Amino acid sequence: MQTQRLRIAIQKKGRLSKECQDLLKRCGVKFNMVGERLVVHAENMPIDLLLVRDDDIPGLIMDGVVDLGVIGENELEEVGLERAARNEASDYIKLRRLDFGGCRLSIAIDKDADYNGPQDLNGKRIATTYPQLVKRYMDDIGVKFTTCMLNGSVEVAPRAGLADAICDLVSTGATLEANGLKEAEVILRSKAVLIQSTTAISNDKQALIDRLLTRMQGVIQAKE
Ligand code: PRT
Ligand code: ZN
Repeated sequence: MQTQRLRIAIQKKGRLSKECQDLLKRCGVKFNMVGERLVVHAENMPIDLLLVRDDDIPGLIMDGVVDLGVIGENELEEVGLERAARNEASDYIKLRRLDFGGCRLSIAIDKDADYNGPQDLNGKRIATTYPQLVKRYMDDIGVKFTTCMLNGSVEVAPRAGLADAICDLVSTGATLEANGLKEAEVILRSKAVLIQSTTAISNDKQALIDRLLTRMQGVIQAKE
């Protein structure tokens, strides 16, 4: 369903939402976040913001439901692999990497365990929310493993006896340390990115996207 207004999906609440809203505001998009609305209309441009869970953003782009989205590369790549494996549309255009949401997806093990390289992960059970990215990495290096899929509390899995290792997002490393774990391998370095659907759009919409991108370039450069 095409609309005249440009649709941008952003995380409703979480680590990306504030910086994402700030970025759009600095690009000159005026809007007012009130209540629990799913759609917020910009006041000064033909733009609608869709406020959703970050997990939903890659699919909304890949299905062409929205035109633009801001999402962490970790989530984007995981969903892309998952959809490709199911033969569902998994295309998107990466317009630019943003300057927030930085983290790494890492395999971590007991802090006291001996570790001499990825071969030591052979036959281990790895708890993760990112089974596709773990599989891609382990297949690439040719190490066998099993997974334990968890959507939360991944860091407690080894202590709870559910897994030998974990693969989770790390920023400061405090969570790993608090759970008696140490980073063994970084499998992905991630940042928030602005992505576009590959669905054909009107010239007017594309011109608006180009204008937003130019402004974004200026805003991000000014901060550096
Ligand atoms: O509700 P919704 O589904 O929208 O949000 P969410 O809970 O799935 O995601 P959210 O808001 O936690 O994270 C959104 C995105 O922020 C992630 O997909 C990453 O791209 C990015 N990001 C950046 C992070 C982190 N840094 C991060 N540190 N996401 C999660 N973490 C968690 C990590 O999972 C671990 O539990 O923080 C903990 C580790 O942090 P440190 O500082 O202790 O190392
Ligand atoms: Zn999420």
